Amino acid sequence: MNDAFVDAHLGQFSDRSSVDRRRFFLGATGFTAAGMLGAKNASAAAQAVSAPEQPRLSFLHGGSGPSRYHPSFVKDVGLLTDLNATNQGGAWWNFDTYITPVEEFYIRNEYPTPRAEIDQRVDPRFWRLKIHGDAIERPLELTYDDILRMPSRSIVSVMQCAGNGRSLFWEQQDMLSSPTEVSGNGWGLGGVGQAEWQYVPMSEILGRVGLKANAKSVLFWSGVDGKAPNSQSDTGRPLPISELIERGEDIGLAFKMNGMPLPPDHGAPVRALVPGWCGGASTKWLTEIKIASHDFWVRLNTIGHSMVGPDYPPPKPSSDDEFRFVTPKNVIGVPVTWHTSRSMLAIPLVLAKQPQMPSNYPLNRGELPVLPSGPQTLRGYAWAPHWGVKRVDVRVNGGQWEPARIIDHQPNRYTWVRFEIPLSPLPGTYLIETCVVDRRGDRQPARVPYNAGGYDFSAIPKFFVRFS
Ligand SMILES: Nc1nc2c(c(=O)[nH]1)N[C@H]1C(S)=C(S)[C@@H](COP(=O)(O)O)O[C@H]1N2
Ligand SMILES: [Mo]
Repeated sequence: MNDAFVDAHLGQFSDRSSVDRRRFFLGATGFTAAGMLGAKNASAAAQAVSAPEQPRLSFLHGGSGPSRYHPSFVKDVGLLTDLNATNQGGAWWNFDTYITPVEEFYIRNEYPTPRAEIDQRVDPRFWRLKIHGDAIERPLELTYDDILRMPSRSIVSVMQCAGNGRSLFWEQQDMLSSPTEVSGNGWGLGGVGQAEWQYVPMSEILGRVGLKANAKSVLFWSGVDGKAPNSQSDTGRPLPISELIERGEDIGLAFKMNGMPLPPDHGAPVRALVPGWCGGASTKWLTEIKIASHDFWVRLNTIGHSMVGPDYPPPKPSSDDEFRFVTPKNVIGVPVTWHTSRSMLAIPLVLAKQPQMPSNYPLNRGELPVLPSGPQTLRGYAWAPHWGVKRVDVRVNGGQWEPARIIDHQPNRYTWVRFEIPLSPLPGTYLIETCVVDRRGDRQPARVPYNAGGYDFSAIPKFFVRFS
């Protein structure tokens, strides 16, 4: 591991090359202390910086946190990392449940959450969903009661922002300045959660409207959330019609989250649900579905949520495509679609380089998390929505990859599984890496190519931790 980042945290390469790497799983004798990665070197990278602006989130005491209300959101965001005015990340180091409770579920908004008491378009009594376009036989308008009366299904699936893990472009790949400068929300690994969604499947909707043979794309559109209440907005996202045809039972109109009516911050009264794809496809506060014989270009598949960089030649829009709030010039990259496979430990990341720290992060800039040494079980999460999870491998200090113990079944390929690694470390600083192997046998890569928006960081994450 000839890696400057690793060196910075774990000390001199010469120290590490002499390390006697032993198996770290219980049953083996655990770590040896001798010559192990001196904690004194590691702390060189860990200077405490400025005082936090607001009470810190807890680390090691899952579930506790100061109440925090924010004018951009409806729910109490006290358990979330405060990224900026419209984005709140999950405190993934405190995650231990299979289903993420709503209070712990990240919020990714372009604008403040629309409120029913201010904007009738999201009041269930007045909400309307308009389904139209030149590729259906019968346009349809649905009320919230219509949605409740239609056949519905429920599915457990991960919701993840395309920018989840962006921090690791900075921390692990040094992509801080031109020509490989990455910008966007510093989620750490908090741009992800798993919920049980109840939804009317799109197959049901397609059956009612009658799909024509010329259908090419579907646009899920909100148009509700904007700079000011009741103003016009540019939020929505298209999918190729093939997705709806192949996954008409899985993609749908979600009206419940974890058994409760969909909360305002998560798209009430009804949002699109596109499991497996980046969260940006799951349009919240849905009001319009357009099914057309042409493609659509909007902010979230052009200037936003597109992979922009030398490895990603942009598609060429056609002259009869539909552009909403963007122009052909804005088609600058490859739109993010399916999530690639990911894994993470429930440990906070060392954030040393990212431009902006969440104001209530539990660690200072560059600080290592500290756990007690001795026998314990670390937990983590892994997901591989395209193929499903086959295995999760873990390694410590660059040693052998060892399979972790997976503790959940996957009811469908879109869910995450929790895994556990029993270990008994002696005091010292350690690097722990996690790698999911999907059912096709593909592993997470060591590095991912640059893209300017820092989307889809699917490389093996590095977790540094000091056991005291
Ligand atoms: N109308 C609307 N829908 C939206 C967004 C938005 O800003 N406005 N953000 C999208 C993005 S980028 C993500 S990752 C998910 C986040 O869903 P959540 O806030 O329920 O976690 O919602 C998507 N749907
Ligand atoms: Mo997102």
